Amino acid sequence: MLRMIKQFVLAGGLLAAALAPAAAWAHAFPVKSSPTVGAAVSTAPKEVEIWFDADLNGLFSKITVTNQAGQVVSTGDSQVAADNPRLLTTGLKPLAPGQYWAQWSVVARDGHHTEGKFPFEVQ
Ligand SMILES: [Cu+2]
Repeated sequence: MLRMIKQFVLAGGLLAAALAPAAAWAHAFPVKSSPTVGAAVSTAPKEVEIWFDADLNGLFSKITVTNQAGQVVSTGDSQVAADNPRLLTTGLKPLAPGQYWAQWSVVARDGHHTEGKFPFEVQ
C-alpha cells in the first residue's frame, strides 16, 4: 500500500513537472480589446487596442483593420506600448459607419505565432 502511494506521488510529481513548462511558455492570446469583440460603437474609434496574456515581440506583432470592401483602414505600423509589453495598438483612418474586421497576428516572447480576427461596427 505504501509502495502504491509512493508511485502515485512520483507519477503526480512528474506530471506536474511536465505541465509546468507548458503553462510558463503559453502563446499570446487576447484577453480584451477596444473596441470590444463584436461591439457596435456610436463614435468612430481612432485606434484599435488589444491586450494579450503574454509579452509580445513588437517586431513581429501587428493589427490590420479592414472595412467590408477589404480595404485597409489601419494606419502605419502597429505598436507595442512602451509601458506594457502585452498591449498592441494600431491607429485608424477616419471610419465611416459600417462593419470592420480587426485581424491580429503576433509573436510572443517564446517565439510562438498566434493570429485571429474579430468584427466591430461603427454606427
Ligand atoms: Cu508559445
